[in-house]
Amino acid sequence: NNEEAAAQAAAADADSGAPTIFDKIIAKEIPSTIVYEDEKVLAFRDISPQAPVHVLVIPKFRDGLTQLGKAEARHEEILGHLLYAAKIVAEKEGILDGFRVVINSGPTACQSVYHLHLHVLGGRQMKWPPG
Ligand code: IU
Repeated sequence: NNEEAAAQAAAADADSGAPTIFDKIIAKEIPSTIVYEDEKVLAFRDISPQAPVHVLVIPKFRDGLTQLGKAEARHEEILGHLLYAAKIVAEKEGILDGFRVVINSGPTACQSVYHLHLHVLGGRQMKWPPG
């Protein structure tokens, strides 16, 4: 389907180190609705929300972290920071009673943007297993 085709196409650029659209969002060259921001991370609303709350949390400095599957020991601190930022987002969005955090890593998982990002989803009953 289209989603899988887009993911496969994006994967071709995955290791090129090329900037992604998220760099433009961080630089505020492309507008986004920011939910939370600090010196290390930015959280903004997904343009194609899959739940009433759908926020992406991304590191401001990619540092080779195109996908979780490329994480190295030096990324431990930012990975922890991103996860805690996801909790802050859930709190701000009023979904602390139930929310889901998703990371798609690689084409088989339908990753489409090769700048690590956490999806924070909630505001409805979630289902299991995910698709
Ligand atoms: P994925 O895990 O790589 O598939 O997630 C990428 C997400 O980025 C996806 O949910 C898109 O809707 C979202 N997104 C966005 O919010 N703004 C953009 O300009 C682009 C993608 I391109």
